[in-house]
Amino acid sequence: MSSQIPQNHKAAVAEKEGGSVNIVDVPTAKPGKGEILVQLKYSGVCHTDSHALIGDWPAHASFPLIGGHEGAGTVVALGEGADKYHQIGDPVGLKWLYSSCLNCDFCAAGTEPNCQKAECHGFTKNGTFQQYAITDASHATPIPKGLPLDAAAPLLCAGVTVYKAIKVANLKPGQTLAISGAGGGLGHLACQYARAAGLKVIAIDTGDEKKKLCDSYGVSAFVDFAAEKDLVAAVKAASEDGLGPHAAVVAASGAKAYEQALEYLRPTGVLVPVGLPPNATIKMDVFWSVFYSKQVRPSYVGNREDAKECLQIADEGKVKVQYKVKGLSELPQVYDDMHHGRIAGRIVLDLAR
Ligand code: 8ID
Ligand code: ZN
Repeated sequence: MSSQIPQNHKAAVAEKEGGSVNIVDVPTAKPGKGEILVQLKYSGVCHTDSHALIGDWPAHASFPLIGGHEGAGTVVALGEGADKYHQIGDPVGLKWLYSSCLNCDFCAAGTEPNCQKAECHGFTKNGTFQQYAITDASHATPIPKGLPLDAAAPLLCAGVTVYKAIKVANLKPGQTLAISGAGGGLGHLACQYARAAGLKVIAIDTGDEKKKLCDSYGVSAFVDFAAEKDLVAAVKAASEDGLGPHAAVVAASGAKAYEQALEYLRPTGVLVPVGLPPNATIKMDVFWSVFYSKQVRPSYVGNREDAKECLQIADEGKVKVQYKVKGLSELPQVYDDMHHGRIAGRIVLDLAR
């Protein structure tokens, strides 16, 4: 490895599930076969990182853990065979998937997040809350050279996830999409990708700051889930013919949003579950599900191509991440703000401080 690569670097390490995060020095590893070493400059903080740390999902992360899966930096060392994918100095992004087998039916069909051998940054592998990270070269996403690394980082999970979810909804331009959690990290990008695809948007979230943000994307209506007494009626009323939106991308981290979405969708409407509140179920009455022919199509991050496309659209200036930069050491405060719903858009960590 080059002499400029330090032997140790700063990382945010959680020793155990439910524990705290400490900023410590960890050894910088050498990339193995098919791997690259990336000097990370920025990492977004996704609500998933908080779920992983708290341990409130039925799936549990491996500890001790360096969380994070929205990393942006440059390639500084190549393992054997990795030059097939990247060169030293290339700007790259680390997303949720660290690797997949690239050989099973799911990988072949482009549904690699469902690969049974998939490994995930900040969950089964150390992630992006550190200054240097090892990753599998095949899944690292090239970042367009015109896109600043801080503005690119949140696209690696929040961006690609909602970009894919909107594809799954499969709407035509002019149709209406409800976005629940519209002022959060995923949601504010969903508003923009949906608008860029020619969709009308009904944004659902709470508070003046998130309303202002959503309004700036040209949404047709903003429905405040905390202030509105009859949210279902309000969302239906905001749709053009009063029958409800054609689809709903639920990117909220609260369970109630799911029950409401199934109610406000119009007949044949499509619910795209994205947000992952713990202990949440989707209950559908069989009779009414057939009578109204509503569909549920869950969406899990996106594949390598989705990641490239979503960055490309941002590089063309059609989508802009709304973010504030904080230091790596401020991560515990960021989680606290996230739990209290105080973050409009995303927080990006500057890994140098
Ligand atoms: O691949 C996936 N499916 C995937 C990928 C990435 C993230 C899923 N996620 C999951 C996360 O694990 C998390 O559960 O999506 C959820 C949202 O992640 P996020 O955007 O990073 O979280 P956030 O920035 O905290 O935004 C959540 C928003 O939801 C609103 C909040 O006000 C916040 O703005 N919200 C809540 I909590 N309850 C709501 C409700 N009932 C609601 N908005 C509307 N209705
Ligand atoms: Zn994420």
